[in-house]
Amino acid sequence: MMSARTSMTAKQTWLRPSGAVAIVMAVFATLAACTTSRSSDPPDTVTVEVILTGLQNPRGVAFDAEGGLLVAEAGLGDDAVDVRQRSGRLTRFIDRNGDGDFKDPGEAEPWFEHLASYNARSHLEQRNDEVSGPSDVTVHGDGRVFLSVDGGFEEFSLWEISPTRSIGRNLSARSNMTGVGLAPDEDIIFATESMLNQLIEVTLKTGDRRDIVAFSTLDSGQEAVPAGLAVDPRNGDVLVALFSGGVSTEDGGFIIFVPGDAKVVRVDPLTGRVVDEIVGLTTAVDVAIDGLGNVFVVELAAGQGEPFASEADLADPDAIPQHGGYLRFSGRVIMYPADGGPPRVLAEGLDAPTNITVGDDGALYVSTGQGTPGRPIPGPDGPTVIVGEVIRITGF
Ligand SMILES: [Ca+2]
Ligand SMILES: [Ca+2]
Repeated sequence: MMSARTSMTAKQTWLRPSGAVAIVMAVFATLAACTTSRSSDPPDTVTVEVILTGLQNPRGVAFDAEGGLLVAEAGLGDDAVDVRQRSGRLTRFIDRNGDGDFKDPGEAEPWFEHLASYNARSHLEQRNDEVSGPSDVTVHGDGRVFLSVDGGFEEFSLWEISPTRSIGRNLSARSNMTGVGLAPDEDIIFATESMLNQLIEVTLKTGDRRDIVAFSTLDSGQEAVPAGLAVDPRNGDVLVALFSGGVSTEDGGFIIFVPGDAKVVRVDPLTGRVVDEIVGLTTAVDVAIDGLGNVFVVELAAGQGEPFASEADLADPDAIPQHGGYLRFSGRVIMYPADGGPPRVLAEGLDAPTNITVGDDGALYVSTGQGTPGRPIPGPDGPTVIVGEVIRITGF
């Protein structure tokens, strides 16, 4: 079973003696640059638990008013022509037996299946393992659900779903939207258009779309590639994770990202003014903020792994374990305290995390396992396979 891992793990304990067991890890980690306070301060105890496993590319996670957990899954990435074979989905999970996880029989409530799912490798001739489909989800106070779906070129949606689970308007269809979020008054929904490097807003009453800002290229000249977003509940600013695109190298090669060039920016949606919030990141894929102003950032990977040979079969369960573009088990979650204190690594060694959500309970919910589900990959303890999971981080 995969779980959060950290090179600074203090101990591991089993949460429950039987059944679906979550691994609890007490983590005390600080960034290397901030280690001076470690010897004098008592370590914080951070708990990382797996609350959902066996998913197919979990992405956006959102809570509804009843405590249900809506999880968008981008699917198998198999690009099925037959819509009945499509594997993207939206599922609601509810902890019916109150044991703290969402893995027990009857706790999964399928909402929509057979949504689009494809792998960038087939569409873009990339040699990385990048699955797209249902991307992000958010819940309105009146029960409406908003779901972005990336079905590849010419097939983009931001669906408005009624509280009774009827699909309504497609609010935008111009680009893939990897992050969505509601303004504090919930009259407006924001979305990052990753391929167009833009942040947009849609007024829910009218359906009118407005471009807020087009992001400039990053320090090495690569595209910004906005990924996840978060709305600051204190003032309505939008925080956007700029993942950063690939860049050509002097020797004529191409690297898929430049370590240190990714960042989180703060956007005033009224003026479109952009200021740097956090710089020096690598593969910043999502951001979250709580009511106090603590900011949480997810990095997908710390470095590049070897790309696939062009003829590699990603669905082959007997293939040689390969990273496939991004170094597996090198993702992390970093907290930037509202009081300006030093950043803290809350979890590291995560396998390709993509999304972070602050729950109503104040805990962090992080989706992991980006890539072709079941594909052999190198793991920290030897060969393993890609498994989609949602972890919960508490105690920070
Ligand atoms: Ca349960
Ligand atoms: Ca998110």
